[in-house]
Amino acid sequence: MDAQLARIHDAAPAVENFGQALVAGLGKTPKQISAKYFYDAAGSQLFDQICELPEYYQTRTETALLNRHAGEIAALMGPHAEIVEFGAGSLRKVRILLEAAKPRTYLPLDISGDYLRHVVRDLAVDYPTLQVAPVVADFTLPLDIPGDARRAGFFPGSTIGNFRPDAATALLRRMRGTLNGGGLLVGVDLVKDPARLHAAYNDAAGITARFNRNILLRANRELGADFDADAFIHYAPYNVQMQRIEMYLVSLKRQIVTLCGAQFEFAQGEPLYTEDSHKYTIESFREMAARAGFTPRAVWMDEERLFSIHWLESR
Ligand code: AVI
Repeated sequence: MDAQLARIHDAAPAVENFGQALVAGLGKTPKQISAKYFYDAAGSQLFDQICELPEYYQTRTETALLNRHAGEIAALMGPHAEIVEFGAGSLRKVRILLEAAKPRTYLPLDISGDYLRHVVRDLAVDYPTLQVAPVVADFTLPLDIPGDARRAGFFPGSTIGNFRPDAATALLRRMRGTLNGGGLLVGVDLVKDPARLHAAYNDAAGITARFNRNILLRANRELGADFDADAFIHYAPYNVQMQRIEMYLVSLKRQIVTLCGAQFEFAQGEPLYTEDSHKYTIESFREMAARAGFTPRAVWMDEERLFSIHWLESR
């Protein structure tokens, strides 16, 4: 292993348990489960496929913006930065920043230790002088990352949209606390033609439907649940009033599901609410960031105004 690759800091005890969360969520009305449980190994692979879909403009638009503005972003982060990425995933986008900003240290945070170990090893080979200090953590919960260096945060992909505005504000505030006075670079999907949004979450190849349904298969695999996953359909409308995509799995038949020793009845047509994906205007996002204690500075967008990247400074 590379000498620069620090030992993984395991904050895993703070990671919430899928079984407990699902049992609690199936007891609510409507039945619900947090979207963070999509990302087991199969779900992460399906999400990578979503990012390549023609309808899913978000990933390629954000990547193009990062490439186009890498120099300006690097200048804002400053020399020898310590970059912390919230929900690091495949580490593809951060490579653009690593090339441009040449940080001293990179702290990728991810909920999946196995995945993190795997991707971080490749990174250490490609950037031999970079200190990589991976942290296994659920960044939606309070974090305690050792060290008091000023940090540049990186939160791409519009993952902020998967939180309700109040929770998103609280999350941004907590992130600000881990930056020790540094700034945050955050990717935000924009309000646009509902048809365009609808297509992005209802792709012709049916990958998003598989991604959604995988949460049931994960429950069957990991928790010994007995969801009849084929009897659930993917339903993802855009709620224009709330400015968000809402994702559901709708049971086409009455079924009783057993998991963790408990039974839950789905009526015919009953939904399991699996995800919100909020969209913002430039102004509405900047207002939210200000409520979280940041001063919004630079913002970059593509010509079609599909996607935005914001640089927020800690006040
Ligand atoms: C990770 N997150 C920002 C994606 C989104 O667009 O809300 C997850 C996703 N769900 C369906 N497609 C993609």
